[in-house]
This record gives sequence, C-alpha cells and structure tokens, in this order.
Amino acid sequence: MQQQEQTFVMVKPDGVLRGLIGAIVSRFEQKGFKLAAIEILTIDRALAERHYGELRAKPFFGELVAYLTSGPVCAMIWQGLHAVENARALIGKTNPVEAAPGTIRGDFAMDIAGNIVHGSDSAASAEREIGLFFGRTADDHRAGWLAGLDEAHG
Ligand code: IDP
Repeated sequence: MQQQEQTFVMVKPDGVLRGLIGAIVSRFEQKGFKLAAIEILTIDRALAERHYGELRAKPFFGELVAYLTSGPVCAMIWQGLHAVENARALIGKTNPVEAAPGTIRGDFAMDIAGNIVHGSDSAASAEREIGLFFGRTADDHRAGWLAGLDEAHG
C-alpha cells in the first residue's frame, strides 16, 4: 500500500470571517482527502511568529502576524496520498492574482495579503506545523476561544 501522508491546512481569519470554512472543507473532501483533525482557535502572536518564522526578515512580516492573529482560524490536518503536494495544488499560488481559477485562492481571494488559506510546503513543514497547532504546547498559544469568534463576528 502506498504511503499515506498528512498535511497542515489552515483557513486564515479572513476565510473564517467570510464563511468559507465549509467551501474549503468540501473541496478537500471532494478531492479525496480524509479529515484527521479540525479546530477553531484564535492564536497568539508567539504562535503566528513561530509558524511563519522563516519569513521573519520579510518586509511584510509584521502585517502577516497581525493578519493571522486578527481573528479565529480553522486549523486542520488532512490525510491522503501525496497530501502535501495535492493540498498545495488545490490551494493555488500564493498570490491570488496568479492562482488559477479552480483553485481555492484562484476562486475565493483577490490579494496576497488576504489569501484566505495556508497549506504546508513540505512534509517537514507539515510535521512541524501539526506539532505547533495540535501538539502538547498548542494550548499555551490560544489568544481566545469562543471569545475570539464573538469578536470577529460582531
Ligand atoms: P504560501 O502561503 O503560498 O506558502 P509564503 O511565501 O510561504 O506562501 O508566504 C506565506 C504567507 O505570507 C502568504 O500566504 C501570504 O499570506 C503572506 N505573504 C506572502 N507574500 C506577501 C506579500 O508580499 N505581502 C503580504 N503578505 C504576503
């Protein structure tokens, strides 16, 4: 049997606020992925900074951390064959301007600073990110729970 793989996918705050969790989950299910874990949480600055640690030197890093902590996110583990690569293909290019129609970013987003969804870029990143969001220390990084949802949805 071929090797099953897991990847980390996250609907970012703008995707949650726009009510796109269902549409995004549907696309992963239709493709053939199996949902292994799902959780709504509002993350703190420390976790956002660790998650995007390799982008720390980028000029948009501050904006990116503010974006990620601006409201609840939907963190998910999706499982299947070539899960990392299949998820990246489904999500589309980083900049929605370049993301093909039919991809999630191609169909639901307009701007790189609000591209609504994240997917791990390698098996190593997936393992690291799953650990960050679902591992033993994940609970230490909740900035809010349902309180975060209430705020974001007014
Ligand atoms: P990826 O999300 O497709 O893996 P990365 O290059 O790892 O792309 O960038 C991480 C995230 O940083 C992007 O999804 C996007 O939210 C944000 N980002 C990337 N480039 C820019 C930019 O030029 N301006 C603002 N945000 C950016």
